[in-house]
Amino acid sequence: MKLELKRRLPIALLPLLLACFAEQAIDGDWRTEEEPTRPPNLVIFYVDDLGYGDVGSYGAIGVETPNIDRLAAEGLLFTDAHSAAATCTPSRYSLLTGEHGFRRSAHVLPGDAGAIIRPGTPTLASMLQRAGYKTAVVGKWHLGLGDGDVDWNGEVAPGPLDIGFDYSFLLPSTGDRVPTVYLENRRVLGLDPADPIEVSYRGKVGNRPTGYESPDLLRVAADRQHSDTIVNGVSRIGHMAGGDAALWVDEEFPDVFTERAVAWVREHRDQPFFLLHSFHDIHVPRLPNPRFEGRSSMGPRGDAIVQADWIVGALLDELEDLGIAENTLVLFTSDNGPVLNDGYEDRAVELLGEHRPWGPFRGGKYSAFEAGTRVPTIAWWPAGIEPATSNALVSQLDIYASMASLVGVALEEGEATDSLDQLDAWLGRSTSGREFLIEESVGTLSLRRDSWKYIVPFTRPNLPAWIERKGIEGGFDRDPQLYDLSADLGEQNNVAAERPELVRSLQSLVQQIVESGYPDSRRPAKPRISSQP
Ligand code: NG6
Ligand code: CA
Repeated sequence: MKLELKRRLPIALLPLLLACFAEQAIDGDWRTEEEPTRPPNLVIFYVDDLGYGDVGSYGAIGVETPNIDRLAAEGLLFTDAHSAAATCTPSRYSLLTGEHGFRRSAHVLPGDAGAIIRPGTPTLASMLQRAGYKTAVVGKWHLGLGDGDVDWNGEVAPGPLDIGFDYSFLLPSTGDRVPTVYLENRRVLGLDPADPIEVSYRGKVGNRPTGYESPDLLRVAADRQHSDTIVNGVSRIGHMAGGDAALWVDEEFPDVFTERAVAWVREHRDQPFFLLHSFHDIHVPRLPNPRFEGRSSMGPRGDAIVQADWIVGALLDELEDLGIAENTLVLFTSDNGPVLNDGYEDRAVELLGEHRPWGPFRGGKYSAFEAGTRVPTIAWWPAGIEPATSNALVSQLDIYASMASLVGVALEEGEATDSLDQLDAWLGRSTSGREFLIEESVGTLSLRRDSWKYIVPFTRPNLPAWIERKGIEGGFDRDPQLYDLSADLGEQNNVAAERPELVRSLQSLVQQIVESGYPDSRRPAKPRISSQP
């Protein structure tokens, strides 16, 4: 666990800076003080399915990511940072609630699922509202909307506005699921009431062609699950009728989402804000804008990485033009590990070359092995973080309590119960992070304790072979698995049989965390700066 400082301000100045915030807390009004006059804005770039090795500064080959690399060069690059889960919905659930997805049985949701974060549940966004922040989410949601069986033609609620966001502009589920429309706040954008939307995950509705009936109409071939309604020449999961005028065009995503994010940031430049900039990229279907075509050597998957990098750069430029970049904390990360073939034949496997999306780790999206949740993660805050590399074990689960600590919000009983105040690790002030971390994956849990990785035996009747058919090693085994990551980063050598005592104690720790939470997790947040204007 070593923190290598690269350059810039001596880290010793940081306590001084935070003490300065704390003084303002005592004075009670950070808006009237001299610089720094307010807590930092928070921007989370939440990329979809981006693997540890998919970014230039993490060793990517065949694709360049200059904007993300700039964040890495000027900020804190983590080598052991984790999404809460190896799939999207539970990861996003955990990021926003500070609670493991398995506590609410969060799993990949269909596009007509009801909201799984119910109104009244405290979230990262509502906690920051308590601290005086304006809040927005732009991009992929995939946490469900409404109460199930959503009527897309009226007001869609509950949704982000009911759990702490002041503004939302959403891709409601995933790019490969209907409805293929944008939802702005509670309404489908551009919907003609004379052409209502109907969505079904049970059988065909309406007259739009499907991939299985009319494969000749497809721009990209798909597997059976992705062969329902065709929209924009691409078949999706689920059926959809109506809503012609409101249909999205996948190639426009980077511009549409950037435009909304930039406009919202401009509007809120004068107050602390939190923007969750949640990307469709680099999830399937991968249809980057034509201006990014051929910009990598890896076809659509690599070009989608170039596009994601452009989106990052566009918002950074805006923060700079507005003169607010210095006091903006940017967290760049991914919701789960990488996948090549996730249902569409876009040649991600064939064109991979020497590139290793999973970096030095084993597995990928869905998997219990490290690449399932160990994702590229960078914290950048010119006024508060020095350039460095950190090997601390950190989790997206902890962004909630760590931000609460930074802005001085005391968490209530029952709020963000799995989220630990790891602010020092997130800001590079401490080289050590979590002692324990549960990683969720399809069908099982793993536990990290220091460099030990324990994978709980799989107990369901059928091993999910479909994951391995995608070319991903799922890490499923009916026997315990124990890996010593200090000697075996690639999880090749299962030492469970040699360490039965350790296996027993890690298994009982998993059980304890599942049943009653992390040991010592209820440390009260220590205010670092004032929260109330
Ligand atoms: C899976 C889909 C996959 C992807 C994933 C969600 C099939 C066979 N596969 O069920 O294509 O959409 O769900 O990805 O349907 S995630 O990143 O949002 O978790
Ligand atoms: Ca994902």
